[in-house]
Amino acid sequence: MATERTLSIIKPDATRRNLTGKINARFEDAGLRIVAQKRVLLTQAEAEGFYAVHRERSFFPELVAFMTSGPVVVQVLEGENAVLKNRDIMGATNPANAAPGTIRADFAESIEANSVHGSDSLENATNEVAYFFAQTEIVG
Ligand code: RTP
Ligand code: MG
Repeated sequence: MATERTLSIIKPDATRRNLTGKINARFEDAGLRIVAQKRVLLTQAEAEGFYAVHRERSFFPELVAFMTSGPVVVQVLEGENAVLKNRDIMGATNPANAAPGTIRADFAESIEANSVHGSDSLENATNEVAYFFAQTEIVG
């Protein structure tokens, strides 16, 4: 298996409840290394650009409003099979469907306020990491 990097975002519902450390522990306990991390307030343009793939969806305006409603922690996770491994740790988009022990099952408030984002493919991971981080900000 190859070492990969994936983009993770700890969303505003989780930063509001001071869950950053608990969520990071899930990543580290699973063998993923946090090789870049910053706490930021996304601008409307940044959130719209990041979720551009969803711009025709009915939930897009709400999603952008939610993602700009408070601080987020954007981070790069590195490890074996990191993209899929992170998706497994996160659990299903809707917490009602998320497997027990996943971040979303344990922490998410709703299908929208679902605590974390994780890239869904290696190709998207590469693009999403570059959307938020310069190469010099990632220290493996
Ligand atoms: P993410 O991109 O945040 O990691 O989540 P995901 O792949 O599991 O879900 P995706 O289909 O990409 O949706 C992106 C985010 O949009 C919000 N959402 N709201 N109200 C709704 O029906 C709905 N559906 C999705 C969620 O915050 C989801 O994570
Ligand atoms: Mg997604």
